[in-house]
Amino acid sequence: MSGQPDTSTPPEAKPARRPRVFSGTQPTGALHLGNYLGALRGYVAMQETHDCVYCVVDLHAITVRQKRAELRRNTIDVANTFLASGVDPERSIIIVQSHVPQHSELAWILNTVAYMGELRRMTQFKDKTGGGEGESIGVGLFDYPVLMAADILLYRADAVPVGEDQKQHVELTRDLAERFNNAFGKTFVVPEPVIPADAARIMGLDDPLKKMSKSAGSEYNYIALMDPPDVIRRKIKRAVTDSGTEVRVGEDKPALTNLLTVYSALSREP
Ligand code: ATP
Ligand code: LTN
Repeated sequence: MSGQPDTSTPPEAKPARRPRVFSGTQPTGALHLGNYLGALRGYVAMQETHDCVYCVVDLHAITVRQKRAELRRNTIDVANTFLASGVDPERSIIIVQSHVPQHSELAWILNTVAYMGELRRMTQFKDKTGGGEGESIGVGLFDYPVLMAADILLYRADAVPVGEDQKQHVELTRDLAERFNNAFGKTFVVPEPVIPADAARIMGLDDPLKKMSKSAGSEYNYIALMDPPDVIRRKIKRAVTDSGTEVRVGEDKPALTNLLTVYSALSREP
């Protein structure tokens, strides 16, 4: 108010803010070892050095048809899995995306700076739509990366722990932030992806050429974090392997490379 002394802390006296993290996980099924090694383990580690916001991204999940009761259960399950993995609610913020309407509001504003061409080039869009050419492909699937950019930019996150498959989306987020800042003045922090060196992309146990996925057709594709030990044992024993007798990593041995990658990431042995 005019005439009142300014009692706010002068900028030089404010403590430097810790860098911020934002990441999201879709409530589309049981989380698996790929989610853990690719992302969740990073969520937990980054709490030591960053202020973290971890989000259950239910608005992303509904870009493919969901059953209401299942979506509700999966949303709670993902939040529980965050906690069980070591995300500490005393230190980090856990939110459900649809509870914070500003995610959708900022997505709309970012839509005004995003280009059709750059969205059409997203490999996840091409994978999920078989090339993205059909007349009846959902607009939500197409616009998915803009909502993801809004998630990240809303919190001015500096770092985004994700698996390799999300790198292109974080790069798009950077492009949108820079384009917006150039047009309207510095508004957004341009974030960096943080991708684990040892487990960037865990592949399916039944098909080592495709990433492990909770939406995979067979339960022998993935190890769910909630699978009991005997089920895990059975899945590992049934995992596809390569021809030959040598157990080693190599481009000609994608299945063994994947199993050794999992072993190495979990045991932390090179
Ligand atoms: P889905 O398992 O259905 O393919 P998704 O990857 O589309 O799921 P999320 O569950 O939201 O979606 O992913 C959560 C995090 O886990 C993301 O950071 C993603 O990059 C990471 N992730 C998912 N699958 C793997 C994988 N196979 N290897 C490494 N990281 C992964
Ligand atoms: N698209 C991501 C999930 C996601 C996300 C985010 C990840 C939505 N918003 C913001 C990091 C930051 C996925 O499919 N795994």
